[in-house]
Amino acid sequence: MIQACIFDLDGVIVDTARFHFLAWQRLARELGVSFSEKENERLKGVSRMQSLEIILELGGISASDEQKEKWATQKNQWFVEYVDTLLPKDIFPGVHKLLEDLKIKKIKLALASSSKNAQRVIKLLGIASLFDAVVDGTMIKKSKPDPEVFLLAAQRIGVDPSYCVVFEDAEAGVEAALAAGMKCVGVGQVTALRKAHRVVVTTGDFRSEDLEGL
Ligand code: B16
Ligand code: MG
Repeated sequence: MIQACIFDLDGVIVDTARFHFLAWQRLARELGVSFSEKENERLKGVSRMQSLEIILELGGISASDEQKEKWATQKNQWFVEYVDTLLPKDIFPGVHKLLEDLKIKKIKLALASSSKNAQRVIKLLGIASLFDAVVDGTMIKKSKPDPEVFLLAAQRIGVDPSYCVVFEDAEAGVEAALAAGMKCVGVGQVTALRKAHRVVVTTGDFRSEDLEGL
């Protein structure tokens, strides 16, 4: 019996995954690295610095830690510029209703994102108060596929991992959810989500009644 739903943020609640891609692509262009949507799949759910490492690896570039910090900071500045255009209407269709329906059913709600900007994003969307706990990239040591972010979220809401379901759009996130001993709903169309217990094209396609079939 599911008692809690844990939501990833980027790509599950709002299309900030697009902003991450645009900001990384802008940096990759400056570095002369070819970077498309295909390569971007590897960056989803992983930390900012790990994402930069993947881009540098793609371009065969080595750099000092100081230089890497500068590039990561630059990417984040661009990302935050895009994020600050977000409005409550930018939540993916059906997500607000799903969160409210789950609350009516007394299901605990948590947000578990690798992003250090997660609090900023949910405030802009006007949904911060809907969550019983928010765990973000500032609170964890290991990012997905490590289960830390989900286990911490379960701990904060006081629900055993086996009664939690995670909504995830990234392969690394699905792996993290399964490693945490949780159920997982994959969001998107990529075959990489196949390991999830159920896959929906968008989060809004999931109904609160569907929890019973998991
Ligand atoms: P930031 P999620 C993740 O968020 C993104 O999927 C990933 O692409 C990004 O690199 C990571 O957050 C860190 O984000 O640079 O804002 O700290 O999908 O776990 O909500
Ligand atoms: Mg995501």
